[in-house]
Formats: sequence, C-alpha cells, structure tokens
Amino acid sequence: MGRGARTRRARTMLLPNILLTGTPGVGKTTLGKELASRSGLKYINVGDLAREGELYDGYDEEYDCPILDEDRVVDELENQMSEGGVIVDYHGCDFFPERWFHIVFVLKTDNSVLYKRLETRGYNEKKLKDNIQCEIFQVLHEEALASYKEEIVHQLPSNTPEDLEDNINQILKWIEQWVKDHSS
Ligand code: DAT
Repeated sequence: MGRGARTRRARTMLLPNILLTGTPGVGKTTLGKELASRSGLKYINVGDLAREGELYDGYDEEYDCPILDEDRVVDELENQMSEGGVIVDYHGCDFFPERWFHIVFVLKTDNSVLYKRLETRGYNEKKLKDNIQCEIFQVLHEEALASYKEEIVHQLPSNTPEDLEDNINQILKWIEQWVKDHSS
C-alpha cells in the first residue's frame, strides 16, 4: 500500500454519532462535555446552537420560552452529522432524523436529586413541577423508544459523580468498540 492510500484511509476513519437526551437537569451537558474532551468527539448543545443562531419559531407564552425551529436546527446540523463523530445534547429527540444516531442515551435522575438541581437553577414552581413530572413519567425515554430502534436506546442513572464516571467509561468503551467494528 502506498502512502496515498494510507492517508486516505486515515482521513475517512468513521466515528459514531451519540445522542444524549433526558429531562433538563439530569446531567446531559456535564456528561457530554466530559465525554467530548476524553473521546475527541465533538459536543453540540442544541439549546446553545438555537440561541446563537436564533433558530426559533415563535414564543411559548405558557412556558415562557422561545419555540425551537426544529427544521432549521436539523438543516444546521446535517453536514456535521453526516461526517460523524458528534455528541448531541437536547431535552427532546423526536425531530432528529433517525439515521443520524448510532446510539441514544437517556439519562435519569431520582426526583429528590433532580428537584434540588432545578431549584438551584432558579426554576419557578410551574417549571419545577413540569420537569419533575416529565422525569416521573419517563417522557424522554418513551420519546426515544418511539423515535429510534429499541436496541440502540439505553437508560443511564445520573445521580452521583460515581454514576458520571461509570457512564463516561461505559460510553468510551462503546466508542472504542464501534470504531474497531467500523474500520476496514
Ligand atoms: P442538563 O444538561 O441535563 O440540563 P447539567 O449537565 O447542566 O444537566 O447538570 C445539572 C446539574 O447537575 C449541574 O449542576 C451538574 C450536576 N450534575 C450533573 N450530573 C451529575 C452527576 N452524575 N452527579 C452529580 N451532579 C451532577
């Protein structure tokens, strides 16, 4: 094999796309950033992306927050997602193309722990109650199961720093295996 062939192969190394989802406050950002720094994958926070690009479609008066323009978010991410190697963090998952993700993690946190985290964020009573209910009814787990193949959807406990470390190590191992399985 000549040098050219080797270089070409190195450049086309495949990397997986990972979706981190779950109720606000379960630890998606914390896990996503740490995972990115240890794996070399790129971390994208969809909430931040929308804010920066003003990817909104109106305002929700009841929930007092802008409404995400899902189509524009998908358009904005399409190129990067088709290259691979992206960790996406968002508290919703039914509007992304199913083909984007090789694995989906739904983080879950005990109610009392989540309540304290959201209280610290200064959420008002309604927002606190809605988010705790979202967690109790496993809304994001159901949404993930309805949107992706069951076998790629995994729940991860996210209560303690030990959980965080376990989750990182488990996902790093998964990435390593995925890369091995997809290299020729
Ligand atoms: P999300 O991105 O899901 O909204 P976050 O990463 O901002 O959540 O985390 C919310 C808060 O909880 C933040 O103060 C960090 C803390 N946290 C996250 N994961 C944790 C864990 N496994 N153990 C203890 N605290 C955690």
